[in-house]
Parts: sequence; C-alpha cells; structure tokens
Amino acid sequence: MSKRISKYTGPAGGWDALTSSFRHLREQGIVGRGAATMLQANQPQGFDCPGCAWPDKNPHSTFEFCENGVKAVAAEGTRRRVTREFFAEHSVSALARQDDYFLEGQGRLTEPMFYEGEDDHYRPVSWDEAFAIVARHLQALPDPDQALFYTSGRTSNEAAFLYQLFVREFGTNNLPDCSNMCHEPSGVAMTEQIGVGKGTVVLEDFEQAEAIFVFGQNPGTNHPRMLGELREAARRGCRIVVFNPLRERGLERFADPKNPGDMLTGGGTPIATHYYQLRTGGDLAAVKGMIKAVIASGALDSDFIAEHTEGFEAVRADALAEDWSLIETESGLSRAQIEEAAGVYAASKATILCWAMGITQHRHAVATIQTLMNFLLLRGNLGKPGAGACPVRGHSNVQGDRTMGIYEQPSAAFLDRLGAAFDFSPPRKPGHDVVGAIDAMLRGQCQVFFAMGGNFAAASPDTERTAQALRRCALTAHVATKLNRSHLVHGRQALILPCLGRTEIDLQAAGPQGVTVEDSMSQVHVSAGMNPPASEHLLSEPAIVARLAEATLRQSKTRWRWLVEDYDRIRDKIAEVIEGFADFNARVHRPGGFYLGNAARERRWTQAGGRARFFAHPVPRRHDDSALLTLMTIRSHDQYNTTIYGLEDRYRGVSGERRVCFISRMDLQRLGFAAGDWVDLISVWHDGERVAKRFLLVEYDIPPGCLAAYYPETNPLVPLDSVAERAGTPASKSIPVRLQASRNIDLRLQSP
Ligand SMILES: Nc1nc2c(c(=O)[nH]1)N[C@H]1C(S)=C(S)[C@@H](COP(=O)(O)OP(=O)(O)OC[C@H]3O[C@@H](n4cnc5c(=O)[nH]c(N)nc54)[C@H](O)[C@@H]3O)O[C@H]1N2
Ligand SMILES: Nc1nc2c(c(=O)[nH]1)N[C@H]1C(S)=C(S)[C@@H](COP(=O)(O)OP(=O)(O)OC[C@H]3O[C@@H](n4cnc5c(=O)[nH]c(N)nc54)[C@H](O)[C@@H]3O)O[C@H]1N2
Ligand SMILES: [Mo]
Repeated sequence: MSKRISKYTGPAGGWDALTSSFRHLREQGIVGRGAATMLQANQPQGFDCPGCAWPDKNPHSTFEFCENGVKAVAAEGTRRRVTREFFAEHSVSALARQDDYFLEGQGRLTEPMFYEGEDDHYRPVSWDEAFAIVARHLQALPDPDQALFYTSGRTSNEAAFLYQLFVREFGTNNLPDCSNMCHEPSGVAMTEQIGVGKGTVVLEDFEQAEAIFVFGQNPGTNHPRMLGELREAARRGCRIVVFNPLRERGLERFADPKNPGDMLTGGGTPIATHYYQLRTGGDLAAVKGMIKAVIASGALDSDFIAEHTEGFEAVRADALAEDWSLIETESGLSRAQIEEAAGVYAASKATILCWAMGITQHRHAVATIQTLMNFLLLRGNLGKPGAGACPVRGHSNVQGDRTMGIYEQPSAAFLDRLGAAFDFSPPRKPGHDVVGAIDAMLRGQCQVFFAMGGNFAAASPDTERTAQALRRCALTAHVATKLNRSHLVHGRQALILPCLGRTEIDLQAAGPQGVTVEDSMSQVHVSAGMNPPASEHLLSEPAIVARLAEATLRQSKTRWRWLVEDYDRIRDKIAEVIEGFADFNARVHRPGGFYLGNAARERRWTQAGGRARFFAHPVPRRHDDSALLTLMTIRSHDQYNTTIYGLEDRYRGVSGERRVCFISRMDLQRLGFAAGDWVDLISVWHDGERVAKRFLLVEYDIPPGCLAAYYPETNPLVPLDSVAERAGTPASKSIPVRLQASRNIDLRLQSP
C-alpha cells in the first residue's frame, strides 16, 4: 500500500465505513459467511462482538453494525491458517524480524506448537504433551509465586473463573491482566471515593442526559457503537462537551450506516457542541478550573452534598485558592473556555462523564479521575436518571474478568468464599501486576509466564526490557487465536496453545456451550458462536484450563473435567462465589441477560465512612525543558491494540504508514523540522534514554508541546517505572521525548 497523508473531510461512519468493512471481509476471503456472521453479533442468540465493551441496545431490534466490529469478526473468521508446515518453513528468528501486520495476516493458529530451544523452530506437540510440559515446569518451581498468569480481556467469565481458581489452587495471586495497563486507575480512584470501581450509568441514561462530557476517548474508532448513543443525544439537543488534544472525527460528525437519512445526505450529524483541545495531561487542571467556576456560580446541589458526601469543604477551599494562571498554563485552555464549559455543566440537570485512555494512562491518572468524580458530586450527578460516571472499558470482557477474580489483589472476603466453595486455602499474599511481573522476571524471581490471550510482549511498556524479562523465563506459554510477537519473544522453552474464538461453536459433552460476558455497563449476557472452529484441534479456553489443572494439581478436589462438560456447572459455582450472581443460570438465559447492579447508582456508599468522598488534588506541573515534548501513544483506525488489521487511519488522513508522528506547525518551526522529515523519537527518563527509530513527521492540529504516534510501535519509549501513582498503569499517554533527525536504517533490525 502506498503512503498517503491527506485531510479527511467526511463524517465518521457513512459510506466509507461500509466500503472499508466489505474490503476487510474480502481480504479475509469470507464475504458471504462474514456477512452472515455479522448478523449474529450482539443479538440475543448470537455472540458478543469481540471488538469492544460498549453495551448492546436492549431489546435487540436492529442489526448492530459497526465497521470495527466487522474487522474484529473478519480477523477471527479469516480463511487463512498457520499450520505445522508454516512453522517448519519459517524459523522463529525469521518470524521475529517480521512486523505485527505480517504476523496477524498469517491467519488462525491450528494446533499446539512447542519450541524446545534446539533448532529455532516451533514443532507440533499433542495437547496431552503440551499440558504435561507446563505442569512439569510449574511443579519444578520451589515456590508457586515464581509463576505468572496473565489474562487479556477477551476471556469469558467461565474461562476466567476457572483460570483464577486454577492459579489460586496452584498457590499464587500472580494474576496480572490487561486492566493493569488500561482502566486500573478508574477502579482505584472510584472504589476509594464511591465504593464501586465500575461505571454507574446504563444505556438508558444516555437517553435522559442533558449534557455528556467526553474526556480522553476516541469512540469513532474504539467504541463506534457509542456514536449511535451520542448521535441520538445530539439530535434531541443534549450538550456534548469534548476534552481532547486531537479533533477526533467521530466526536465531530457521524453518519450512522444504519440510518438511510444520514447515508443519503452524506454529511452526518454534528456530535460535539463544545470541543476543547486541551494540552495532553491537562485534564486535572481543566476540571479543577470548572469546579472553581461552578462553586463561584453557586450552582451546587447542596442537599446532595450535605446528605451524601464528605470532604467538600477541603475541595472548595482548594479550588477557590487555585490560581487561574496555573490552571490556564497546565490545561492549555483559557479561563473563558473553562468557564464556558462549566456553564454548560451548571445548566444541565443530568450529566454523564465518559472517559478512557486519555485520562487513565498518565502518572496523575488517579488524581484526575478523583477530580472528575468531585465534579460530578458537586451537582449530585450520581445515582439519578441521565447522570453518572462512565469509564468506557476496552476489551469486550475486561470488566467481567475482574468480577470473576482476575486480580492480583483479591479481597479477603472473596478468597474466603472461593476457598469454601472448592475446599482449599487460597494464597493470601498479593500478586504481581503487569509492571511488577516484568520486574520480577527481570530479577529472575519468576520463571514461568503463562498467558490466557493477549500479546504481553507488544502491549507492555519498555519493549526492550519486557523482551529481556520474557527471555529470562524457563517457559513462556500462550493461549491464543493468532500468531503474535509474544510467541516469538520467548523463554528457553515456549508453547503456543490455540483456542476457539468467540464466533465459533464450542462443543462439549453436554452439547454446544455458550459463555457469558459483562459489558462496560455491568450487563451480563450469553455469547454463543455459530461458525465451525478454524481447526479440529482447537480447544475452548475453559477446556484448556481444566486439562492444565488436572495435569498440574495433584491435591485438587475440584472436578475439573466435569465442570467443563457443561458450562452451566461452572456458572453454578460462580453463583456460589461471586456476589450478585445468585441464580446465575436462570437469569443469564433470559434475552439480554441481567444487570449486575451497582450500589453507588442507588446512592448507597459502601466504602469507609459510608459517604461519597471529595478529594482535593494539586494541579500536576509539566516538565520545564523546552526541548522535550509530551508524546501520547494511541490507536489507529485499523488496529485492535497490538493486532494490526491494516495500514489506514482514515479519520486522521493517514494511509500506508504506521510509523508517523503527529506534530503541530509551531513545534515544526520551533525545532527546525518540516512535515515529511523522518525523525527518531528519544524518550528521556531518569534511568537514561530510549529510542524508537524512523517516524514520519505529519503536521497536525495538535497543541504545541504535544505529539501523537501509534502504539505498539512506540512502546519501546515507555519507561517501565513511569506509571500512574497508586495504580501502576504505564503512563503511555505522557512520554517525555525529544526528536532527532533520522538516518536511513534498516527497520527490521529494530524488532525486539
Ligand atoms: N477498533 C478498536 N477498538 C478498540 C481498541 C482498538 O485498539 N481498536 N482497543 C480497546 C481497548 S483495550 C481500549 S482500552 C479502548 C481504548 O479506547 P480509547 O481510550 O479511545 O483509545 P486511544 O486510542 O488510546 O485514545 C485515547 C484518546 O485520548 C486522547 N488523549 C490522549 N491524551 C489525552 C489527555 O491527556 N487528555 C485528554 N482529554 N485526551 C487525551 C487521544 O487524543 C485519543 O482520542 O478501545 C477498545 N476498543
Ligand atoms: N503504548 C501503549 N501501550 C498500551 C496501550 C496504549 O494505549 N499505549 N494500551 C494498553 C491497553 S488499554 C491494553 S487493554 C493492552 C492490551 O493488551 P493485550 O490484551 O495483551 O493485547 P491484545 O493486542 O488485545 O491481544 C491480541 C492477541 O490476543 C489473542 N486473542 C484474540 N482473541 C482471542 C481469544 O478469544 N482468546 C485468546 N486466548 N486469545 C485471543 C490473539 O492471539 C491476539 O494476537 O495494551 C496496553 N498497552
Ligand atoms: Mo484496554
């Protein structure tokens, strides 16, 4: 594909989305079947779209079309296969020189493969032998805490529940997960403040909100179905206020492919009524400014504050004492802009706050989220119709995995119930999160790395050190659907364990099985695939866990095989252990599933003190070195995290190239570069410099001092210890970097 940089003038969605969808289906060789498969996505009897965690409309009346959902389904449904012949032909070191786009493009994995470390090739291995290999490695460890068990967020509730049970029966809480890199700060901040680490809104609230504020999120690409809700809201006059350094097209204008009117007129519906291009990392300052303005205007819900909250006086004093000039410098917005946004908030009787990675992947993420929650509390925007907090989750079941106990810091109460239900004593010592896991491998403290999905090597920060960490392991093993970087950056021995995807029929002893997932708004429902499996050798994730547990655990009293014969049995156990899941099987089989409930939504405050808490936080100050810019690492329109579907970022006008760096005209001039120059990005940190070579500079509408480039190409730049305070999430949206003119080098030499 040739390189092209242009300006995209159309709305998000529209005909371009349809054209792109069909191109992706065609490229995977599945036009007929792909279309049939899409009709089943997010329908009561179908599968949950493996794309994102945005909830489905209920009752399901329409075809829930979404371009990026089509890409996710097409990628899973591809006709291409990675076979034993493929691995015989390509050595591991040759594959390691290929890029992520190539690896993804090879198709579905078909049988278990083992790398013994002798001749640079993966070789086929039987499932029994594969489980025996993992078991041997695990049993050889002097301490169960020397093993790590990662989870990505596509894993179903049933698989996740069994997996954490296996890991805890084995004897450790080392359960790092993709949440650690994603919404961890939301959980930490909100649990402390309102007693609930999840969002408090449901879809119907979007129909009643008078204002919706969207911070640090790009739904046009990452949660396209959310644009449907925003479009409806905009059309009925709801104010939509966006804070984002970039003008994301989906937040400006959207043409709904399901709507004939939108498609005929072509221009789409305007979405944002107010758009503030603040500085990267400037949200806390901006929100504090709005709090200051709202307090000054007196537009408070004093009854709510008095009855339901504590700590307001401190926040009030702190906001009133804050200097406007500091707020302006750090947010990059003027006082007038901030007061205007505050005015929209003060005039709205019901406001929803949405946020995603633009908020969570900063050092001060927890403080920013608590400031956002302060802002909501000021006007009682929690626990009333049309109002609340909406941290928009990423992976389709990342929220459910946490609910099921995929967490390195489980509560004592949870462990008590788990131990009682399965007659064992769970380990009590907290485990490693993602960054802790990398550190432990680097120090030689963990030697076995097992992953349930995901792509740890590419998704984690500090690519070079993460690679060193994985290479120090005795065994790395990955349950996966597609070949990825993590299979090539491996331990002394390595396994690839291929599994069924969401869209495929999962046949067990009792017949075809459905699994369950929990969306971003705590709705739990069934997902059942309808395509034949990509290979006859694939096992389901629950089956893999059960057989691994049988091979590994000598003392277990759990009837592993029996549980996976019929997933209803797993769900009965979940009902016994997990709060809110009583009568799980009966409730989840109803169309649309059930709502898990949320105490904060009912204005019940379950945390210490029994009231919602205001917390005052100082405005974080940026570095004062003018040679340094702040780099955010973001997703293009054609990728799913580390999975690269294509080389287009349509709404940002980039095509045929992923190594681009968006920069303002002012910075180009100031630093003596021109658009079209190739530069190396160098991140500057206390422990030294990290380099990512050869990025094409693209002049872009982005605030001065800020840069943007794609993840995972920029992950080598994220320092391992640059994390959100108290949450440990890599600060991948604020990397201090400088630019250096690039010399022409062979890029492939750069692969880890
Ligand atoms: N198609 C597709 N869908 C996906 C994914 C995917 O890769 N592809 N990934 C899934 C996952 S796991 C997740 S977590 C979500 C991610 O969904 P998003 O959070 O939307 O993903 P990012 O691309 O990281 O975009 C972050 C947004 O925050 C903005 N931003 C960056 N820094 C700041 C800041 O300091 N302040 C503010 N206010 N804004 C900022 C960026 O300009 C960008 O618009 O999407 C999920 N859905
Ligand atoms: N610099 C930077 N780094 C980031 C981010 C960022 O914004 N910037 N975002 C972070 C975020 S929000 C997240 S969530 C993480 C994502 O980190 P991960 O969740 O680890 O990564 P993914 O790319 O989603 O994983 C893709 C792989 O999952 C496997 N897979 C797909 N479907 C299935 C399935 O059904 N079962 C199994 N077992 N495997 C499957 C495939 O083999 C595929 O290659 O990355 C984080 N890293
Ligand atoms: Mo995520």
